[in-house]
Amino acid sequence: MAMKMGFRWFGEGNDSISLADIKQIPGVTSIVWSLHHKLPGEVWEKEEIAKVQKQLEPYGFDMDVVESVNIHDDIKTAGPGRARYIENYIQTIKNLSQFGVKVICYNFMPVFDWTRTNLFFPLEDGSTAMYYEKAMIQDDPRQMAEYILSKQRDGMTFPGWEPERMARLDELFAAYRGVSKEQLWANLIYFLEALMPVCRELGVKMAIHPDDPPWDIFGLPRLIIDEAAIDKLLSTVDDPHNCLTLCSGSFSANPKNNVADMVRKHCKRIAFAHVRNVRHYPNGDFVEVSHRDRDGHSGILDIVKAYHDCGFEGYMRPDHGRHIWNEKCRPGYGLYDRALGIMYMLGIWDMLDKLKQGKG
Ligand code: CS2
Ligand code: MN
Repeated sequence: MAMKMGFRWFGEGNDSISLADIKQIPGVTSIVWSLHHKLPGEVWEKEEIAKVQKQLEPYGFDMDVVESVNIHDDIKTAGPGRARYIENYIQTIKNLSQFGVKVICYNFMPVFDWTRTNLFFPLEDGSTAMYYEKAMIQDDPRQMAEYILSKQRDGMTFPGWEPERMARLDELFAAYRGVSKEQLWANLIYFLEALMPVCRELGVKMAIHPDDPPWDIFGLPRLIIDEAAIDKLLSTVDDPHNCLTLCSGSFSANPKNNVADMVRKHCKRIAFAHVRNVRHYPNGDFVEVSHRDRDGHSGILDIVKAYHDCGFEGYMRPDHGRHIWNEKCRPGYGLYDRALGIMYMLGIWDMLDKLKQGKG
């Protein structure tokens, strides 16, 4: 077993990038996929999964990793539909496992998925990247939602910011009003404990993605924000199928988080590695930069080395990239910069392999 390199693809007709393009990036074996038309809570049917399998087959890509199967708000808030939606989730796991899926990435963020204030912030080299201006995320989530929706072009949706959900923003906020951080934790643990028996039986790993950014926003509690939270999650549901999607960019948006330390500490419980580099500003703002170590502050060299040193056997993918060479693409998910990121990561990895062999 060895580390496997993946590439996130939003599906036929939902991505500017083709599988043929991805095939030409050296080293990619896994397509990180999802059924993006499904709403949280719906069962993913076998026929729908089979369609994706058919698309990947000619290229020889595996479909081992899904990102994401999103969680219904009733599961997060312990709402009236919780039991039914957990049942649906379990059915989806069963269906996915029949197609060889091994890792399910998900997140437990209330209302919003990742949050940025500028999707096309100009960098000094002429490219653009996603930017987070701390002062702008104050109290008006509606303004934020409108901005994000205005950027959804050509029917391409941003996961977590589906227009159907954003139209119900007031309702969603109301549902979370009485949910404290402790209750949200309890609801996450309840959900995972309900899933673990089927995960054990089928060999499927649930891999939680951290909250992005890793702090409370709009008065909503956020859980997976630092090392203490990871420790709590992994020790409370202490099962090898309760795993992490360790997103270096999400965690390192808080300069206090040391992602390489997290890798060293929890290597065996990381099913999926997201590698993203961010640069901090003294006022707390941050921007996503190239994967090159010195372009940002995430510590990419240390992180990749930590994975290599610990014998990481999971899946890895470049996370958000910049928009370069005038590419028209989904914010953060262009072909070019993510391909550069892969070559950088594999460059480090291959050299570490060589050095290790030389010693042996
Ligand atoms: C993001 C997320 O950092 C990331 O990978 O683009 O949208 C991520 O896919 C979800 O939070 C996972 O559930
Ligand atoms: Mn990520």
